[in-house]
Amino acid sequence: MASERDVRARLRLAGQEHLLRFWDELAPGPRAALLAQLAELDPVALREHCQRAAAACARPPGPCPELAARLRPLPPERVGSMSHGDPEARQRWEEEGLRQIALNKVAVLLLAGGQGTRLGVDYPKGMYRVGLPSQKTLYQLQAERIRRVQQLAGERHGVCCTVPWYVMTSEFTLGPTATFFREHDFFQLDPSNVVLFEQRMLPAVSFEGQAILERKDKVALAPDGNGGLYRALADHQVLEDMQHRGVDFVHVYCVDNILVRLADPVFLGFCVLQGADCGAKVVEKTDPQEPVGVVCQVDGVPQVVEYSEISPETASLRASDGSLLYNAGNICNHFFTRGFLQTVAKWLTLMAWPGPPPREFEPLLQPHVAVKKVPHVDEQGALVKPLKPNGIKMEKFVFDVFPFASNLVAFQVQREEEFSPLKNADGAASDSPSSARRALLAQHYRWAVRAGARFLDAQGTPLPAQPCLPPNEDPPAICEISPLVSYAGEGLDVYLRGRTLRSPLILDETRARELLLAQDP
Ligand code: UD2
Repeated sequence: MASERDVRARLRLAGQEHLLRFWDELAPGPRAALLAQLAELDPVALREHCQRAAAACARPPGPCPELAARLRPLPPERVGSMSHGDPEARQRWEEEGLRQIALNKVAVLLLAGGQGTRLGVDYPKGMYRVGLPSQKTLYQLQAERIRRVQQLAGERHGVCCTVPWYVMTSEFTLGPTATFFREHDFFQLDPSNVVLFEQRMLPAVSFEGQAILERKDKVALAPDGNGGLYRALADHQVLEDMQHRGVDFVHVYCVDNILVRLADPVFLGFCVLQGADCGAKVVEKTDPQEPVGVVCQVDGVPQVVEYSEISPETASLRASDGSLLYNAGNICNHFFTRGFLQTVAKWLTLMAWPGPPPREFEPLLQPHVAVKKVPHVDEQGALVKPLKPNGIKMEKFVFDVFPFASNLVAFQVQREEEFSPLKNADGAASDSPSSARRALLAQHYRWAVRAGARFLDAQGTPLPAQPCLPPNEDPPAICEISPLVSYAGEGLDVYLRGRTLRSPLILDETRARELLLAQDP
C-alpha cells in the first residue's frame, strides 16, 4: 500500500494537498481507506481534470454560441424509418437481424452506471417497479425480452442461440445490481451469459478547481458518464470476451426506457445491411425542449448534440413543412460493430501514452460539464448539504465517439412503440413512473385489441375496443403481456383472436397456455 508520504507527494504534484487536511484527526481505519482511494488517482491526470473543470466552469454557461451555424440535419439517405419505410424493407431488415442473432453474433450492452438522482431512489434504476400488475422491474422486463428474442431467432433458424447481456455498472450500482440478479436467479438467463463490469469514477471538483472531500476520509467521486463505457470496455477486457464469443454487433441501450427492444432485429438488420459501424435509434421530436440529444451533422460530420448543449432557439427552428428542423431525437439506443469499438478502445490506450495525444483524438478528450450540488465537509469538517450547485462533475457521453464512425446511420421508430423513459419521480409532468406504466399498458392493450381480444370490466360490462389510443391516455382495459409471450406484438392471435377477457389481464406464459387449451369461445 502507498505510504502517506508518497500520497502527499503525488497530491502536491496535482495541486490537491488539501485532500489530506483532516489526516491528523483520522483513526487508522479511515486513514487507510483514504490513502487507498488517493493512491488510485494518477497525479497528472488529477491535475488536468481539476484544471479542466475549473476552466470549463469559467466559460459562460449554456450552449456554445457558434454551434448553431455549424449544425445541419442529417441527410435523408442516412436515415431509415420504421413507419415510412416499405413493409418489404422492414421484413428484410428483421430477417437479417434474426439471422445475425441466430448466428450468435449479437450482444446487448446496458448502460446502468447512472445514479438515478432525478428519480430520487438510492438503488439502481433497473430495480425500479413502475407499478405494473405483474410488479416486474425494469431489469426483469429487459431480461425477458432477451429470452424472447433468442427464442424468436432460434425458432426461425432451427438453432439454439445466445444474446449475451453486458451490464456496465458503477461503484454505486455494481453491488446492488449483482445481488439483485443473483436473488432473481438471473431471470432464468444463464449467468455465464450475463457479464457485469464497472466504469471508472472521477472526483467532483469545486468551482475553484479543487477536488471535493465528501467526508474527512473520502473524496467525492461520480461515475465518468455513460461515455466512460469505452475505458471500461478496455479496463475489463470486455471486447476480448465478445470476440471470444464471436459477437460482431452490439446493441447499447440505457436502463430507463420501459419500451426498449433489446437486440431489436429490425434495427440491427437495418444497420448491418447499411454497412454501418455506428447507429442511433431516434424518435421524432415534437417538443423543442424535450431532454433528448439530436442526431445531426456538425461541420458535415454526423453525430449527436446533447440537449444541454443546443440553444433553445436552435432547438426550436422549423423546417418548411413546420416540423422541427432538428427532430431526430436520440433515445440512447445505439448500434456498434465490435470492430468500431475495438478501434475506439485502441485509441484510448494510445492516448494514455505519455506526451500529448494526437490531434484527431481531441473530441474524445473534451468532457462535458455538469454543475451539481455536491455534499461535502467544510473547513471545520462539518458535513454540508448544499442548497445550490457548488461543484462540477465531468462526464463523457456514449455518443462522443460517433464523429469517428465511417458510416453512421439513424433509424427512426415510433415513439409510442419504443420510447418512454423513466427519469423523474411521480408528480413530474413527464417521464415518470406513471407515464412509463401507462405507455407500456397502452401498448399491450393495442397489441391485444389488434390480435382480436375484447375486454370486460371487473363487473363483466363490455369495454370499448380502441386500437388507436390518444397519447397519454389510459387504455380502457388493463392488459399486461409478458415479454416471454410476445416481444413486439407478434404471435398473439393464437391466444386472443375472438376472446373476451376480463380486465385486468396478465398474459404470462401460464395464462397463454390456459387460453390455448381452453375451448374456442
Ligand atoms: C440520455 C441521452 C439523451 C437522450 C436521453 C433519452 C446521453 C449522454 N444522453 O440523456 O441524448 O437519449 O438519454 O432518455 O446518453 N449512465 C451510466 N453511467 C454514467 C451516467 C449515466 O451508465 O456515468 C447511464 C444511465 O444509467 C442511463 C444512461 O446512461 O442508463 C443515460 O443516462 P441519463 O439518464 O443520465 O441520461 P439523460 O436522460 O440525461
